[in-house]
Amino acid sequence: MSELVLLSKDGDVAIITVNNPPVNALSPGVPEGIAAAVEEISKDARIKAGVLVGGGSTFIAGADIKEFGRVTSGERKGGSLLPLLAAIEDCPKPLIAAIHGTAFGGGLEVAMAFHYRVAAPTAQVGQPEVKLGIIPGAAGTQRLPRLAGTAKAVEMCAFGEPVRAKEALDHGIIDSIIEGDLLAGAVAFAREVVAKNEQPPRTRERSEKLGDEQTNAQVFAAAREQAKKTRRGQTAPLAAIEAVEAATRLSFEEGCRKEAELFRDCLFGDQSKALIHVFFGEREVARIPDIPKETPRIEIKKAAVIGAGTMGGGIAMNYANAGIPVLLKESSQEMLDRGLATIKKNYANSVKKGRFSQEVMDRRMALITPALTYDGFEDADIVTEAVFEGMELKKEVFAELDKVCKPEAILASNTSTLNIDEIASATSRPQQVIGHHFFSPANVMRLLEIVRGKATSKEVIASSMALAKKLKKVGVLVGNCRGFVGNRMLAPYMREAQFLVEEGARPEEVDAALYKFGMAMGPLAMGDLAGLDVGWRIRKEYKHLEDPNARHPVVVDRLCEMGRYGQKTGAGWYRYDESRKATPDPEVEELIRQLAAEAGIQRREIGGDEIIERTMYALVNEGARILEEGYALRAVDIDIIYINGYGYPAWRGGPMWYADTVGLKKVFDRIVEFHAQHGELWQPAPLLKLLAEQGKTFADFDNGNISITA
Ligand code: 3H9
Repeated sequence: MSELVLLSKDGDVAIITVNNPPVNALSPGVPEGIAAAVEEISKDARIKAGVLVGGGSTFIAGADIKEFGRVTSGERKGGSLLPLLAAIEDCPKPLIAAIHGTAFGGGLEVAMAFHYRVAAPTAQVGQPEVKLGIIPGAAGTQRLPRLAGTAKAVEMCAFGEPVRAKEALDHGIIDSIIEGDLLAGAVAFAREVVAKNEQPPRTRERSEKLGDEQTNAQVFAAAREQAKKTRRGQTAPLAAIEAVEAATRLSFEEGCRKEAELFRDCLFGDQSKALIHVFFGEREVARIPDIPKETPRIEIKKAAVIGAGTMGGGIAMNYANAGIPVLLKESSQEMLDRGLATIKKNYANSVKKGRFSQEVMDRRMALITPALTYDGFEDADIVTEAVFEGMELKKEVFAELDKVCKPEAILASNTSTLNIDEIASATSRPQQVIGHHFFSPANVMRLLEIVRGKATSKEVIASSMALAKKLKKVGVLVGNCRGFVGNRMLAPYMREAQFLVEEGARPEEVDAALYKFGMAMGPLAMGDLAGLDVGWRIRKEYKHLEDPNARHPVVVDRLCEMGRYGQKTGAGWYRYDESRKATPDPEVEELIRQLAAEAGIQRREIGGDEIIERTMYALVNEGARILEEGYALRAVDIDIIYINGYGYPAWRGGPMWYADTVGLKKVFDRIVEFHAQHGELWQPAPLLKLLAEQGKTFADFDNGNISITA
């Protein structure tokens, strides 16, 4: 055997152990090792059965995702696992897969070729390939429906969510749950099977669960509908459905051929490259060059939040959800009551939808302690300030915190734009001050921008990154510039959306083009949802920083002056009915025409392509500047921010990855044209120019294949 796969014996039962940390992926050498072990088991007359286990914390978590890039780039030829799986299934001696941790993707596909599967109660099994833009490629779409039935297989293959051991047992995916020592239980299971002296069952030969044509037709139609709605724009979920459908119509071998064809199409498509970039990106953002893994962390045993408004309430829920007791402070009983009532309503909604039980809700509510004073703040390990967005108020709060909090407490501000260093200057301990920019709704959105001030200590940063993980967020470290990364880029994006409207595109055309591109919602509809008054207030606060000679959107401030703040006032860019359904408003159309005419703007027909280029390249150009100035560590950090905080389609990989796929030369050339047509706001970012001229990408920049000084 190899180092990666070990074969040992427990009497007459052979034990195959996969040892490929951290997740026992099927990297080169692992399938070969399993094949050799199975051959050995077949040959050795003293062995009566075999058990496969994963060494360390998990069973096989799937194919080695890093290998996919090597295959698509032509560096390595992709091999099929099907011959190995057939050899496993054809072994004359019973083989048992013993699952703990996760049997995902190729891991589950290997397990399904085994004659039996047993699992620890905490184990999970799944076919999450669609999350990487591919489909199961080792007969998962063919064996799973034979084990679990068509409906369950479609659900698991098309939507990628794993199931726990109990559910897997109920659906026939595993044969037994083993309490206690998994390996000992699996060996005992193997001996029971040997004692029965039966022909080991082969999943591929089963068909009784494949269902009838009529029921299957309904299952597939419903799955396609759901995929179109919940996986809008993605190709893999539809391909996965097609592959499972093939299992119900074709022989096993033909079904496997169909699956291989669809798998290949997905693997070589842009979406899988983008989603694999996102998979590794979400892990990459945790790596901060000057903060080693061993950096000491402040343990968060108790938290406090100031402000029980929408953001503060959502942040408090995050702590409670993670089991951390949290004080929630407001300045009046009335506001506190209102904040708590909203939290309760949100939790009750989740209970109603079956997301968790009433008991869980009660436990979470009990972790939130309402407060009107700073009593109890003295032993909080972290305080998150979420008061109204204004520098003076924030400084007052931080000066107060400086007096009441213990020296090692983390003092975090949920500001979305303000200068962290200035906030920190209100305290005597700027090293403890950091930005924790949550996104609304804070209990739902995954992004946490962690803003590093010039004095923020490494310990506070490392603790914040660890906290993000504990709160089930993706923490991305950013520098302290105006708007940080996400909102700084949002400004030119929103600006272009508005310029397009002034130049002749209707608001609904701009929104429709970006929705079609894959954004969760169009920029103008998003403005209405967030409240147009928020930006209005910020623009007033920063007016002194604006270039008076630059072009500014002329419509939005007028909408605010008219009291059209968006959804909350029933009108903004659109008009809203009781159910908050948007309809285009002729009054707004007229206002746009009038203000555009007053500003001397020529109106014209604007197509969808220009809408995408103007808005997307505005994001990219600002992103390039942010990178160059060092406010984001890597281009991928920007991508992860946009996907998790701004509804950017993950299957496009984020704005910087998208620009790479378009080609930076093309993006740059267009920006040069926009610069000539629309003026200084389109000044190309020097980094973009450099990369475009050298035929490089943002990915090259991340990989260190280029330096700014080159
Ligand atoms: C597939 O199987 C296709 C098949 O149909 C076969 C076709 C032929 N490969 O997430 P973590 C790394 S597609 C390579 O932080 P956790 C990860 O990058 C695959 N590397 O830990 C990280 O590295 P680092 C289907 C992988 O405990 C480290 O392991 N399978 C892989 O929070 C720890 O990961 C999947 O999609 C991999 N497959 O979560 C499963 N998986 O430390 C994807 C992980 O350097 N993986 N790494 O940053 C997961 O869902 C989670 O990683 C898992 C562990 C739940 C397993």
